[in-house]
Amino acid sequence: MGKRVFHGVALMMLFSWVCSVTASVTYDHKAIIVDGKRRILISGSIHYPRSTPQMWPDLIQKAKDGGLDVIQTYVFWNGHEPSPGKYYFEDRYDLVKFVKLVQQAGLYVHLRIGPFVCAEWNFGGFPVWLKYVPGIVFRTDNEPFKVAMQNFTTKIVNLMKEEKLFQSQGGPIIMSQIENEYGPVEYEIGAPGKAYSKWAAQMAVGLDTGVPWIMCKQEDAPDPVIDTCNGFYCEYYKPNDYNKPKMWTENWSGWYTEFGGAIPLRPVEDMAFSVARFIQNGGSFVNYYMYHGGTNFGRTSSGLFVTTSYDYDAPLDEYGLQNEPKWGHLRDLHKVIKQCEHALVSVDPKVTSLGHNIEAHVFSTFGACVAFLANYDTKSWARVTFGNGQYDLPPWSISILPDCKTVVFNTAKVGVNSWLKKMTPVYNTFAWQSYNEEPALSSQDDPIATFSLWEQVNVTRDSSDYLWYMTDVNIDANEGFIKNGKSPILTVMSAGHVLHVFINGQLSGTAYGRLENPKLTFNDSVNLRVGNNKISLLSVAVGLPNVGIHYETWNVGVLGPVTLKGLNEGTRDLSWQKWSYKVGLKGEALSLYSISGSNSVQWAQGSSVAKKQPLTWYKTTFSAPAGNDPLALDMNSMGKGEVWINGQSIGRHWPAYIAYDTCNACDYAGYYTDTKCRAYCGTPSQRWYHVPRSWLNSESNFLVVLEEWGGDPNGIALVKRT
Ligand SMILES: *[C@@H]1O[C@H](CO)[C@@H](O)[C@H](O)[C@H]1NC(C)=O
Ligand SMILES: *[C@@H]1O[C@H](CO)[C@@H](O)[C@H](O)[C@H]1NC(C)=O
Ligand SMILES: *[C@@H]1O[C@H](CO)[C@@H](O)[C@H](O)[C@H]1NC(C)=O
Ligand SMILES: CC(=O)N[C@H]1CO[C@H](CO)[C@@H](O)[C@@H]1O
Repeated sequence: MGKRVFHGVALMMLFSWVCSVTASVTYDHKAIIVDGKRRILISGSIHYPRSTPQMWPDLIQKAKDGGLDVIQTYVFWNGHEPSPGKYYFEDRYDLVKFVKLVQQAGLYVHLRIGPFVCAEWNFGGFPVWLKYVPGIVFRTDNEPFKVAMQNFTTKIVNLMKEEKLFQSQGGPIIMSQIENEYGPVEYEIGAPGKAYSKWAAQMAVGLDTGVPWIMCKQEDAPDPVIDTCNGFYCEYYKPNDYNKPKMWTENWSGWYTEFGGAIPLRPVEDMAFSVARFIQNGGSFVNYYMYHGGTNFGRTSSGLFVTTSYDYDAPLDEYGLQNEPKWGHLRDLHKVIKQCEHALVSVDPKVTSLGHNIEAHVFSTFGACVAFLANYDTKSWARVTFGNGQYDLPPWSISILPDCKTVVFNTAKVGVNSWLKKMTPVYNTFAWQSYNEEPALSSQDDPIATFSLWEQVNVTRDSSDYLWYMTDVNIDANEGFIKNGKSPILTVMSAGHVLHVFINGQLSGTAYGRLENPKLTFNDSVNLRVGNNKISLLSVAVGLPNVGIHYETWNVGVLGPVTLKGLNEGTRDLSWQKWSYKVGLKGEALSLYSISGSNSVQWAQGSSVAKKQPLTWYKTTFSAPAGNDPLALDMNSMGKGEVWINGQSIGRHWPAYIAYDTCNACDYAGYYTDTKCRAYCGTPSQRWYHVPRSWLNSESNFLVVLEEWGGDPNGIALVKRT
């Protein structure tokens, strides 16, 4: 073994002498090899469209200061190709700029092209138009899909090549990823899945980037593609070939928040423990998913109720501030791992049991010796004898001894103080104006009408969250309920996600689903009058699904049945009568969120400003507060809708959705799951909405709020995060 290593070193020296200009990335059993050197690489996910280009340099610097070597990002197809063949790489989607900034900071990039990304991102990153390509079936051995996937993947690889961004060209990209967590899908669909993943791997390798490709959660990833692990823990993961390194591409630093859910938090003691445990078992690449989660601006968050905030309890918070003690404790861990790098990449660990639930992992090579002492017990401390010393280990913790003698770090002993973060109001006296939008009503000349209920995205193509389903109901003067006062019951079955029912222009009620079950049923008595009644159902999508088998076939909207109960005839089925459709709200069509658009309607002012009214648009202007503290809007007094600043959407608000979970005291010890440590039960899942500094002018910033179901704008405040 010693001899082989020596040989290898001599060969590598020769190699780097001969090819000192041509960089290279390869791998072996131990690690990724960059420029002839095996590396322990600490990586963190930062998704470029989830922050602004103005925030990128600071986020990347803080990642570097936190001990990261690599920034990992997905590539967001639907952001880059909004319509077929029309590409967009500007502003938050300026991928080249992002990669170059990482390079300038001296870090590497792991580019996860996918192009399926999941990521709690609208439609998993796929453009919605793709769903309507004839004959398409997503993520399987399907020709139209493969053509489109290859086209986009090639586009991105060529763009990176043109800019010389692969490490083989002197750039920062040391690895790419094709597909994403496909293993479970393949398992489920069998042969066509297997053919597809093989094709995807070959297609990717054929693009000749000069750097390795990985496939995560894909145990049969064909050579030379490396299969990698995603999860809260990955210590027992074994790649499918001895000559591939053990890599952890998604180590969940926390979890996302859903509207209606509480905030998941992951204790840093457990995070540090899971990383140390992975490294002591021979792992050489760890990625924090997320290192900075950021914000789902606009309508980019995925269906199934993912909040606008994608904070993820990551080491850097949504606003780009350190989340302490998480950031600092992990920085300290990275420092000691780096101190041990030489031994860690040189040999496999020798594992010895030091008692029940206690182990030593020792990496010993050429005079260097590194030890990890682990106590897996979730309750008790352990006193262990190792070498000539005695060591006390807290429950569920690992001590790292870079010289096999002195403990430099223990995962459960946090030497960093937490930061108390405050949201301090800056203004709460906006001069609001309001515009009340009339609910859409069916009419003879509606352009889209049919005798059935249509799936929502089929009609909207996701150009808006909103689709009106409109129909007429005739009530005879002889109906019994007119006399006995027992109003009929309207029942509407919808595939999701939110439904506002308007009867003759009045909001009659609202129903909504939740993450586990986006379907909803509206089932309530309605006020109908003799003669013609206008039923207008406003169906609202909260993003499109990002996960699941054949998830592209999942439906949104009112699919029926729609029935009216309590009439003389009994129950009237409205599902097959004439329905007309209207895509989007009137205010969207008029661009009320822009200054020019807003001038097209009359706004109420002063005491006549609407309060607690559905379908209301509010506007105001404000000056940017001095300083650099991050800003947010406190939307606590509002219901649900969307907010724009200077014409750009900061995302959907839904503070009226109160976290229904149970929150328990959180013990860091023991296996973490995303439901283990939830906080802020009984409060809005998301109260504060990030306002990027760079979107503001010094004065006259134009703020527009669309409120769907009623709120009081006088409660809205601009706050700074300190
Ligand atoms: C790939 O995209 C380009 C647009 O950039 C288009 O012209 C071409 O037809 C596409 N090729 C395939 C095979 O879809
Ligand atoms: C989708 O829309 C088309 C018309 O554009 C219609 O023929 C079809 O039935 C719709 N499909 C569904 C599932 O709603
Ligand atoms: C609607 O509510 C009534 C009671 O008001 C109940 O009997 C019925 O089962 C409900 N229907 C659905 C579909 O939930
Ligand atoms: C996206 C994904 O794979 N999520 C999984 C992460 O791990 C948890 C718990 O191990 C699973 O419940 C999720 O499905």
